[in-house]
Amino acid sequence: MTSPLSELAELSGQFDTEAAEVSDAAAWDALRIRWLGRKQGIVRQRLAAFKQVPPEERRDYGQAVNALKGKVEGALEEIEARLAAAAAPAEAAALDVTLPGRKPMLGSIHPVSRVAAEVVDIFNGLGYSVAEGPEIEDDYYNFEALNFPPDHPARDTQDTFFLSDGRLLRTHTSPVQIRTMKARRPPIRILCLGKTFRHDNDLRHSPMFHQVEGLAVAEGITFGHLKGTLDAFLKRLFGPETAVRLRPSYFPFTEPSAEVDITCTFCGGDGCQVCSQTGWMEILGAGMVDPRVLAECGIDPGRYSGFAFGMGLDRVAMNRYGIPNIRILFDNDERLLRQVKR
Ligand code: 2NM
Repeated sequence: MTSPLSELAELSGQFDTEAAEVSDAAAWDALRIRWLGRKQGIVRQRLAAFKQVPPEERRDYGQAVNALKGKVEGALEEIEARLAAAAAPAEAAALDVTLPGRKPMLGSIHPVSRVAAEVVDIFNGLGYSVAEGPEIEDDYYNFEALNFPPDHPARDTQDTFFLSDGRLLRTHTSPVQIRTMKARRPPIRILCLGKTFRHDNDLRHSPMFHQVEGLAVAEGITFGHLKGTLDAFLKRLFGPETAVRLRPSYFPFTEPSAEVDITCTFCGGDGCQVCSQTGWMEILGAGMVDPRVLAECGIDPGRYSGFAFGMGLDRVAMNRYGIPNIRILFDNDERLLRQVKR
């Protein structure tokens, strides 16, 4: 038989073991009730057992029970404080009102839209207004009125997106110019900008891309007006040191036609990798509106003449912001917008 006193010593050790395992508030509460509970608590039971202790041992026993009670109370207080301290930092962090707030994402203008706005601004200054038209066109406005022969490769499903009803996604913004010439009388000075679509998909081509086209029709318009206009435009867009040159070319809707180059924007004309050491970059196409196109639009080619030009906006944006792959423009990755904004 163990004596009531040695039993108390054992209980003290047992409490130490149980106390060491407490790691959360629930375990702490269970420990408190088990040892200090008012009815069944171990300390309370030991106190009640006082009467069964032989009288000569009662003094030592009473001291030992009180010591156990004091130890249990002290330890429970200590554990409670330790648990509270461990929980405090997390709560404080969650509610730290001194932390800087999260900045809302701000939008910015897409590189293509910025170039478009610049071009509009320049041509507004030259007396041009912006014309608009549908992105879904039919063969007549997209090809026939523009003097494309019936067997022209661009009319093929290889190059053009057709709808099931025979209509198509415009392959250039020229149909807007056709619609404008049919609706208005000269003098006409318009700019059309917008989405265009071709069956093409690689590093430099996207099935959807952006074009800007200009058109001037009036009495006495000459190739000199075209050259002067493009020279003024390209110097404003790329800088006053920019040189412009025209090379003969062919389009169904212009005669004569030209490819227009500017001095390379990277080397200034010295020759570099970007311009394949030529010092030049092709930037747009242009020409005098073919008399057949004017006539088709009800404009007398004997009295009026006009020039037109077309340029890809995406290429200009890629060139300006050093974007190597056209897809980056249309991925909707906001990192692009953050990088190009001033
Ligand atoms: C280009 C190049 C040359 C052009 C011609 C016309 C129209 F409708 F007046 F005939 N619109 N756009 C044109 C001329 C477009 O893009 C490279």
